[in-house]
Amino acid sequence: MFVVFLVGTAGSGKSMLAAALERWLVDTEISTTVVNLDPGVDAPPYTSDVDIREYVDYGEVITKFGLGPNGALVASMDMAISHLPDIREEILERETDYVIVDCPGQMELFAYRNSGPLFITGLTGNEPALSLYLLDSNIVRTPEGYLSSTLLGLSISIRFGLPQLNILSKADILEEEAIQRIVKWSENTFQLEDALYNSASGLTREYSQSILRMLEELGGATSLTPVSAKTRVGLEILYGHMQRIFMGGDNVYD
Ligand SMILES: Nc1nc2c(ncn2[C@@H]2O[C@H](COP(=O)(O)OP(=O)(O)O)[C@@H](O)[C@H]2O)c(=O)[nH]1
Ligand SMILES: [Mg+2]
Repeated sequence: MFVVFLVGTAGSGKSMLAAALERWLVDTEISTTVVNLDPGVDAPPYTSDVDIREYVDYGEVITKFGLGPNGALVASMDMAISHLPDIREEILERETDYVIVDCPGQMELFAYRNSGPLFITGLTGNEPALSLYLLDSNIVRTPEGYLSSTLLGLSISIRFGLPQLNILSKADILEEEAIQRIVKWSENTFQLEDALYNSASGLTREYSQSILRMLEELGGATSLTPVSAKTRVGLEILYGHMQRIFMGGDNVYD
């Protein structure tokens, strides 16, 4: 059983990618479980096999405790922790090859609270796991957007402690030329430095220098796979990358 967590900022395309990936895996005859971890979602674009909404009632948390949407999300996730063994049991019972975990819309409320890492360890146990970090094409089309999203991804990988693949989500909204430009930024910090030099303002330019050196030392840790949940472009390549991580142990970025 391989466990895949989908993480990214609100609206970056996690739920749509969960749906597209599930369809692709099932079409490829790989059995798959989809887990919805967002207590506040109305109608995810897939039929969830395991669902946190079965364990906590977000609407009730709002009315009962008089909380706003974010507070209620935090409280719901905290309450769900006590059900982690049941949720894991449900997942294990299905005995599928892949488990796709669609994380809550507001990543920051999940990732930077204690509940985030508890969910990661509670759901995976000793199974091999990785995270897919989505960088939204709408945001990373500019060099500043790319740099800030990449740094957030590094922060998430520190927080979760899982091997992580960076995904350029919604790639269908970009021209091929723009996709190539962004992928080059991920492969070669000098290209990114050039782009930042031409567009960033004073302070960002100053920060960028030392940040870029750090990214360079990290090497392939920031490499990027363009994917579209809409057209399914890139799913096969993404699957290859995931398999390599699951089969190949630690050396994930070769
Ligand atoms: N063009 C395009 N739009 C997408 C794609 N994936 C998601 N979206 C759009 O982005 C919005 C947010 O996607 P969603 O999966 O709900 O994001 P989440 O908050 O990260 O789960 C959706 O309403 C879609 O319209 C994609 O591959 N291509
Ligand atoms: Mg979602």
